[in-house]
Amino acid sequence: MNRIKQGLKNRWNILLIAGIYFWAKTILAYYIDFSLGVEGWIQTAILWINPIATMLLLFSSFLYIKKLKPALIVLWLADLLNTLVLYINIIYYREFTDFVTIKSILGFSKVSEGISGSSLALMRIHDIFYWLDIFLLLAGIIYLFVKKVDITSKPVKKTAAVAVSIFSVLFFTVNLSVSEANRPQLLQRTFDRNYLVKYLGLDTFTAVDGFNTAKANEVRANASSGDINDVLNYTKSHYAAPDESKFGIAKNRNIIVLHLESFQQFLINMKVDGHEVTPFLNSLYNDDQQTLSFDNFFNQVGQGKTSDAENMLETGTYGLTQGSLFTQLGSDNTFQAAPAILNQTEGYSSAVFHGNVGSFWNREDVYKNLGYQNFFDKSYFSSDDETLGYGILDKDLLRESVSHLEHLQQPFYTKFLTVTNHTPYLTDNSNFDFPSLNTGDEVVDNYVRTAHYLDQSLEQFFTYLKASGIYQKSIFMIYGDHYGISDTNNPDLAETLGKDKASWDSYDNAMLQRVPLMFHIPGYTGGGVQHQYGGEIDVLPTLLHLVGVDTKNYVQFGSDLLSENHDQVVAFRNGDFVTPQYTELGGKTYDTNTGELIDSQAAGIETEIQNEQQNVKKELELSDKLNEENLLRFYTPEGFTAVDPKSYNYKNLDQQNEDKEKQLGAKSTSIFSENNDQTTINLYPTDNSTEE
Ligand code: GP9
Ligand code: MN
Repeated sequence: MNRIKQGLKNRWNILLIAGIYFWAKTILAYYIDFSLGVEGWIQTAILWINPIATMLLLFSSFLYIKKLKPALIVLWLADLLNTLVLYINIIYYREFTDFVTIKSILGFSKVSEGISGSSLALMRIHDIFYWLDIFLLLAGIIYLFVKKVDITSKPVKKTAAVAVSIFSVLFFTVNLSVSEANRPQLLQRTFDRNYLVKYLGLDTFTAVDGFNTAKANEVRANASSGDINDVLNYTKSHYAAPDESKFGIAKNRNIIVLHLESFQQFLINMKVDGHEVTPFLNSLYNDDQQTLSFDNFFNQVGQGKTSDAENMLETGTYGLTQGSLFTQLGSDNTFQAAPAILNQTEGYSSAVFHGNVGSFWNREDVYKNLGYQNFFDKSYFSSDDETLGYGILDKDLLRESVSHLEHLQQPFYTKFLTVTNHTPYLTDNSNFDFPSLNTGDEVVDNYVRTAHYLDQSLEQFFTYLKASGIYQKSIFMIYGDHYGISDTNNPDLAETLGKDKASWDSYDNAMLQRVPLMFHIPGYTGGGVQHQYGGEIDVLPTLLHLVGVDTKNYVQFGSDLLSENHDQVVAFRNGDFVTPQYTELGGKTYDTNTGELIDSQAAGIETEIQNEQQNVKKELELSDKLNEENLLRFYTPEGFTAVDPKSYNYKNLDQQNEDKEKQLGAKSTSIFSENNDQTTINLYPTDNSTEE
C-alpha cells in the first residue's frame, strides 16, 4: 500500500500506467475485434502508434489539476470517455462489421435495426480487459475518499503539462503525415471508415465524422423546399426526348451492368506482340449490329473514383468537388436511382455483386438508399478465394455470383463490379497469361495483363449466360469506370499509343479520359459505333430509354446519348470540359480534333467558350446543391415512391430469395425456377476450357 501511495505522488507514473493500459486495450481491439486489413510493416507501425496522440491529449488534462483527488477524477473521466468510444465501436462492429457514425448514434440508420436489444449478446469474455482499468481507478478513487487518505502529491508544473499537450498535437501531425504518405488524400477522399481507423485511430475517426456530420446538417437545415426549383428548371430544360426508333428496344430484358475497373478506351482493339489485349470485349464492341458502342465517351469522376462513377450511373447526378458522395452523403441522402426507378416502373428486381468488403465506399449504406434489394459483397463469396488488391479475383467473382443470380426474379437489374484490373495491376504467372508492355514503367506494363485477365473473366461469364439462356433475354451495359493510368504515368504510355512523349500535355491527358461504353443487345440489328460526345452523367437516361422508361420527371443532369437533342458538352469534375470542337482545360482552349492550342479571342470564339464554361459551372453547382442540401427529399415525382432503406436487409440474401421463389411457386420467374428448380452452375465453363 505504501508503494502505491509512493507511486501516486508522481503524476508521470499515473499517466504512464493509465496511458499504456489504454493503448494496450486499443491494440487488443484492433487485432481481436476489428478486421482492419493492415498490410505491410508501415501500416502495422502506423496502427500501433495511432491511439497515442489523441489519448495523450485527453489524458494530459489531469496534469493541469493541482490537487490529486480531483486530478484523478479528471483522469478517470477522460479514460471513461475514451473507453466508451472504443467499446461502443467494438459492440457495433461485432454486429455490423463497421464503425459507429454520429448519424447511426442519432438513430438515422442502422442503430434502429436493433443493436440496443442485442448488445448483451454481443459481449465477450475478454471485454473485462476493456473495463478493468476503469473499475480499478474508480475503486482507488473511492478508497481515497472513503478512507480520507491524504497524499501530498506534487503537482506537475504548468509548463510541463502544456508541453505534453503540445507533444500530443505534434505526434498527431507525424501520424497524419506518415499516413498520407502511405495513402494519399486520406482525409479528403475518405474511402472507407476502416481506412480512417486503421491510419488515424478511433478518436480521430469519430472527430472527423462528427465534424462532417455537423457541416452537412447545417447545410441541410438551412435548405427549404423551394430550393429545388432552380434544379428542376435546369434539368427540365436540359431534358432530351428519346429517339423513337430506340425507345424500349430492350423492354423487359434483364439488365446486366458490367463495371470494368480502371478500363480505358485505348485498350479496345489494342494489340501487344500481335495479340489482342481484350479479344472478347473487342468482339462485342465491333459487333455493328447487336452493340451500340461509343468511342467519344468520357469518365467524369472526381476523388470518389469508382463510387463517383457508380453515383453518376445510378442517380444521374455528379459526384462532389471533394471526396466521395457515397461516403459523405450517401448514408442518408434521398435518391431517385436506377434500381428504384426500374423496380417501380417495370418491376425489376436488383442486385450488386462485388468481391470487396461491403463497407468500402460506404456501399452497404448507400445501396439501400438507391433501392438495391440485394448486395452480394465479399462475405457472400468463398473464403478460399484468393484476394488481390481490392477484392477477390474477377473470375471467382463472376463464377460464384451465379449461385445467387439464379435465384433473382426476372427481369433483374444487376451490376457486377470487377476489381482485378486495379492499380497497381498486381499480376502473378498462374493467373495472368499475357505479355506485358515494355515501357519500363511497371504500372503501364502490367495494365494490359490484368485487362486481358478481365477479358477472359467476361468471356467465361458470357459462355455461361449463353448456355443458361440468360444472354438472349438481356441487355448488357458495359463501361470503364475511370482511367487506369494516371496523368503522372501517361507520358510513359505515349510511344505505345503512337504519340510523342516529349510533347505530351494536358490535352493528351484529357483525351485519355475516354472509357468504353457499350449497350449489347442480343438479336438487335441497329447497332454500330456511335461518335457523339458524352460522359457518365448521360448513361442513366440512355439506359432507361432503351428499356422503355421515360425520364422526363426525374432529376437527372445528363441527357440520352442516343437522342438528337443530346448535349455533347462533357464536363469534368474540376470544371474543365470537352466538346466535339473544343477542349477547355484550366482556361486554355484546344482544338479537340487536332490538339492544337487555340487563341480563342483571335479565333472569335471567346463568347462561345465563356458561355459553355458558364453552363458547365452551373450544371456542376446545381448538382452539388441538390446533393449537399439533400433537396430530393422535397421532390418526389408523380408515380414514384421515395425509397425506404429500412426495407432492405443484406443478410441471408439467398434465404430471402429462395423464400420468395417458394412463395411465388409457379409464378416465380427466377432462372432456378425456370430450370425446374435445378441449379445452372454446372453450365459455367472451367478455367481451362476458355484458355488458349
Ligand atoms: C473497391 C473498388 C475500387 O471496392 O471499387 O475503387 P477505386 O479505388 O477504383 O475507387
Ligand atoms: Mn474504380
